[in-house]
Amino acid sequence: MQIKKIRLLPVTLPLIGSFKTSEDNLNTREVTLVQVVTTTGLSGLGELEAFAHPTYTAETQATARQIIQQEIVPLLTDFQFALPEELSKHLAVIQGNQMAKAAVETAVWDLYAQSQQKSLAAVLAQRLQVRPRRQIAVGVSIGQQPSVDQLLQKIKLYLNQGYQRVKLKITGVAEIAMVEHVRQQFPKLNLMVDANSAFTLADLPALSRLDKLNLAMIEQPLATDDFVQHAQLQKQLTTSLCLDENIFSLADVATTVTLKSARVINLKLARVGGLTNALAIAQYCQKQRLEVWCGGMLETGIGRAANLALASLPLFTFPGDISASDRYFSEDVIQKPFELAQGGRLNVPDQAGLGVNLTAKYLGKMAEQPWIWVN
Ligand code: OSB
Ligand code: MG
Repeated sequence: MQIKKIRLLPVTLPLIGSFKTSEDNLNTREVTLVQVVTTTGLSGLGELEAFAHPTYTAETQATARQIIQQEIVPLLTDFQFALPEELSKHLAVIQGNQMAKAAVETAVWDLYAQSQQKSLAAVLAQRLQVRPRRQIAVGVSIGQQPSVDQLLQKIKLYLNQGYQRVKLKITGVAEIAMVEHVRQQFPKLNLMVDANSAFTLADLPALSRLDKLNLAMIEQPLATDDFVQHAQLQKQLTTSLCLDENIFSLADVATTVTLKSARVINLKLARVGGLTNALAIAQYCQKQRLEVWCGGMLETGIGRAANLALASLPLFTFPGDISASDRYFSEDVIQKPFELAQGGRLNVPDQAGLGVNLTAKYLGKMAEQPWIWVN
């Protein structure tokens, strides 16, 4: 395979409700859709997941688009490959910039799976010599709410819809009482919290209160670049810690294992540079008995399809942050938005490649973008 041309379509989708975390407060989701075409006419789609501002990771939409145009495209000139894994290895000469790499790599996995006339889920499963699941249980991640009543209302709404796990965003000590209240109201709920680095070790008393609530896990309590203090904290808590913002590579997961910084990994294919790296990390976690589950980045249908393919691998047992399209957007970019099936489950696309198609509107917008010529 050889890549002939690439085009980029920046899109801004209004979110149905604002998504407030300790790092950001989002009312819209800006992503860039990436189309990659090979010299033989295969075409694939990927989604650039960086946020507009460098609040969650260092990359932004603007920096990642620039890396694609000025660094990734030149590397693809004269580059021949048979498998997406070779592309991933080839792009590894670029330090960091995982989301820029993942956007292009996902499009290549899409067109590669299409060339095999298989769904992406089936192709990934083949790599691990397992069978993909056709449907998976999913959870919902709820941004910080203005009041406990509004939070309880939101939780009830999602539980009525069938979601099997709830993740609450907490932005500091003040919200611990809110989580205690939720636990009182829903004693059996599969409940967890995500602090997006809102705490320090000095908050141990507050974190110990969380420890009494029988939470599935506490995600990213401490600083984004810290492994040592997370290990110290994990030793003092019964509840498992889960790392998100720290994990950019397999080496970061190995650090987590060696230092015992956490017992769980939130795996986002975009944050680790794409599906090839995500597969390696998932396998490593399984070997090391580290729990791993599929996180989310408020993706449009394109990124969501890739997440579903990954999460369909049987080693992902914990319901991930992969909700139905209507939990995020009133209008998605794909023709058949993802709908929650019976029992809080999503169907894994079974058509060739990602298995989703852009709507006429977004196909038209993509067609208006200039080609970047690669070969
Ligand atoms: O920390 O997991 C996170 C969304 C944006 C940025 C960071 C995070 C999240 C989520 C996932 O919680 C939400 C989703 O995609 O459903
Ligand atoms: Mg998180």
